[in-house]
Amino acid sequence: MSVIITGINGQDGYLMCKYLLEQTSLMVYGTIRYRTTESTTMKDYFPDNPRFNMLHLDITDNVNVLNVIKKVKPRYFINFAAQSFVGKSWDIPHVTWTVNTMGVVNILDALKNECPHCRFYNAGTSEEFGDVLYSPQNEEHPLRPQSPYAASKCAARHAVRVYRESHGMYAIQGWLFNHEGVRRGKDFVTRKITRTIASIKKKMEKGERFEPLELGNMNAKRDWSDAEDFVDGVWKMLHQDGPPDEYVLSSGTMYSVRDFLEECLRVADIPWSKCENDTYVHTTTGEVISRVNPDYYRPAEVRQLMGDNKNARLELDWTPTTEFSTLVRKMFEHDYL
Ligand code: F7E
Repeated sequence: MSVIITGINGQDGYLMCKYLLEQTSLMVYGTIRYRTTESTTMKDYFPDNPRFNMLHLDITDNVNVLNVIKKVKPRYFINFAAQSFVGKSWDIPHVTWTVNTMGVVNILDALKNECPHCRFYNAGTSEEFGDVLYSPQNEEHPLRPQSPYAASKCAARHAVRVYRESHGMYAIQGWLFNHEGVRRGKDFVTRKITRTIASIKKKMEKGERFEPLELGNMNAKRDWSDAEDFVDGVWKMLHQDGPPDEYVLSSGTMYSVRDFLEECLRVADIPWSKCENDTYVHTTTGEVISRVNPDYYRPAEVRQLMGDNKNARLELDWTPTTEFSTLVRKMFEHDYL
């Protein structure tokens, strides 16, 4: 039995491969897009595991998708390939829709024709709730997307539902709230903060000059979890008896970007004072550590997101294990060492 996991260059795809290699005896096919400039080989990922196979797959190419599915005949297909950076989706809306929506339609259609009993999971997101009507958000919350990214994921959600209901496929899309960790891309705000503060701390210790961290909307509030907790929830969603449901995975807590920065400064043991406009300075030297740069504001902002994970806890027996402060420490310490 085998599983295809797309997007293994990214945090979630990589962690899902690792989890399934450790927890199951499945053959794991991890996929990345072909790039002439990269010579990634199987060695880069799980060199010692004979059950890991790497394939090239571009989900926007329906011929490529069909051929890979014909070749592998997977029991499970987990799609983490995406244009996942919300902020960039206004600049590259066409790529965002093509990958996040049409890519999913390509997979669904190929599975319907070649592998109708394969269980399919597509990465859904709290961003689909967008301009929220109530907190915490549960599975019943309406879809109110605020960005091309979020709208593309809502469209994919409808595609998944239509294939499930029309063709009786086991095809689902959970709602994953923000999930972070040491493999998080460097442009996402949590990793940007831990990497930059770690670099500033090292420069301070050497007496070197440093550029301050620059951030956008400090008031945005998110429900941040450890990505390692989420792969287990995704796998549980793929093992329901009867017609499958789609679940919210979240920590059920909410912190602002400002809270994240201040927690990171505490962990880094950098003494700071806050001046006007969210400018943070070193208490003794007066050096600017962090300031706001409006270039990082988005054309539309999701002000706050907090997930209600009750159903996942009760019905999937899933539990998040890592608290906010532990997550910040884990990411900072990784970037500092
Ligand atoms: O932004 C604010 C920004 O880019 C979080 C993706 O995995 O989670 C992620 O989407 C918040 C936003 O993540 C900066 O405006 C302030 O309000 O880390 P982010 P995201 O947009 O929440 C969801 C669940 C996904 O599905 C996505 O794929 O932080 N913010 N200053 C900033 N954000 C960034 N990136 N950079 C800043 O300097």
